[in-house]
Amino acid sequence: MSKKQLDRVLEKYPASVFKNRKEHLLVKDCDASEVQSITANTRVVPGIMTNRGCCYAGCKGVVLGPIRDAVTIVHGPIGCSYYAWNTRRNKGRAEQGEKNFLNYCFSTDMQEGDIVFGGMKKLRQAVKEAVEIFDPKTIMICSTCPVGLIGDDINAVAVESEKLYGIKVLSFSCEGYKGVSQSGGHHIANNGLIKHIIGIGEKVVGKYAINILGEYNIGGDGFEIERLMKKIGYNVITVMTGNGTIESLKNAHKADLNIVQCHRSINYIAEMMKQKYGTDWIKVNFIGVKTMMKSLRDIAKYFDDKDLTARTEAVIDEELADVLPKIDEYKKSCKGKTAALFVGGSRAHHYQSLLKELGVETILAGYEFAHRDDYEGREVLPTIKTDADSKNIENLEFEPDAEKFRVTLSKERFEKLSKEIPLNYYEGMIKEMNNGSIVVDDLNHFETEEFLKILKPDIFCSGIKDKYISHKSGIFSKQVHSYDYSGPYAGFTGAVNFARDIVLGMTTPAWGMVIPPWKTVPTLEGSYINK
Ligand code: CFM
Repeated sequence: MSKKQLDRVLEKYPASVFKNRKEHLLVKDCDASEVQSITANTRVVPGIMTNRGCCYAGCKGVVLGPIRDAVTIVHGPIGCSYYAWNTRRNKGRAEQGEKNFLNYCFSTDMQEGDIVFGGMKKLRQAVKEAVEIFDPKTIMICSTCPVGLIGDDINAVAVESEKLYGIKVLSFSCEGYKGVSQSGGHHIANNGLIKHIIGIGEKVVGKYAINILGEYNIGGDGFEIERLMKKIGYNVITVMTGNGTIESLKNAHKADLNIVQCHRSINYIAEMMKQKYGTDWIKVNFIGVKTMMKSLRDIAKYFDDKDLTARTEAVIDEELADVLPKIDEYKKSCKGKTAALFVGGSRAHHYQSLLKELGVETILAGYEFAHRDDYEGREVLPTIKTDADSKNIENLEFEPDAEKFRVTLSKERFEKLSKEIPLNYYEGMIKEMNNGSIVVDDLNHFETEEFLKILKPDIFCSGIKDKYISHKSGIFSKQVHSYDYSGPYAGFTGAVNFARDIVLGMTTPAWGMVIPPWKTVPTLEGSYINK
């Protein structure tokens, strides 16, 4: 797409909105003398229909929600609870003797009277009931918007409940309006886990100990990743937080290395663990066959162990033998197709490699709530002047822990390795994209329709909120948040599942039978005729 075409979309906005949105959109131009930066993580212009979620969604729904052995009580009206109750398809499987609370929805169900007279009494009652009925070792309390507005002190309830019941009770003030979107909630959840959980475990861990960060087991992705890591011989201490447990999180500081899949939601813990415990982190991408291979090899390089490297190669060979013939078959139907991607804060990048392997070119990619480093790489961090989240969300800094801090790599080895693998670094999405492709932050309903009309991609990878705009336009949409009841899509076998699903979706004749809105005009009676 040319800059001119992009301007034609923007020119439809009133002047004030044009100025704002212009900073959130760019056409990648490798020949330009200056690289255009993108504005991200800022509040939405009022009146624009955004796809973003809220702070509570990021804290309870995303980071804390998948933890299966804790009861998470939502203090707020029932609607907030319903929409954070497993609708994200984060799966959990308890081991023998463990408890799994994922299928339950715990809420204080605040009513008008609680808003007027205060809801702490109800919250105390909810904690009491949860303890009596479910006997959990940990309770987490998450607040939604009205709690912050009326000033209920969830922290005080947590402190007194800990004493009263002798269990761990954590509180997260993640009211929906805090920060600009989900990403503020990620930060709040990260802060709570590092302050109260990580580092208190005493388990003895074996060789090749790792944590998997930013993997939420959507549609079973985490099961597939863990299967591969264990097959190679890694000792997975904890996953943050897909199919995760508080009990395993306590020992996270014992890991030799943190593996980071979703940078946006968990980079805070990765960085804080580096400061406090000296744990290095490495950015990986488990989506796609080639990227999966590269990620496994990069992790093996960190450990630099002959046996582990050999085992990594053996597992890769074994898995490839099974998946490559299937992928080759699906490639035939994907060749020459184009895709537009609009997802959260990391998948718009991660899925590009898999699509490319299949022969699908990404012509537009956008995030809902990512920060500039997710677009442009961590090197831009020092240049970000204002972080809209930092107004009301704490930014924690840690000193090295006197007993638990350790250095895994010598300075020389670290420097050498940093040149080969993404150690404590993420390059962001834009570098990997083709010249001329569009990058957009916080895409809205109007822009979605305009871009679909101009670009006519064969597939629009997005979520439930915009799926039907795309379908009404005759363009196949694949949800890459929830996978439309399918999955897993991660790892080698996941790549085959994804290829199968998009081939089935793109090749259905239904799309040719839909008349897109831009081909129709309204009649006086309110119905539409073909233009
Ligand atoms: Fe990370 Fe996620 Fe994502 Fe995210 Fe999300 Fe999600 Fe997402 Mo939906 S943690 S940023 S807040 S990869 S729920 S599992 S799919 S928007 S791109």
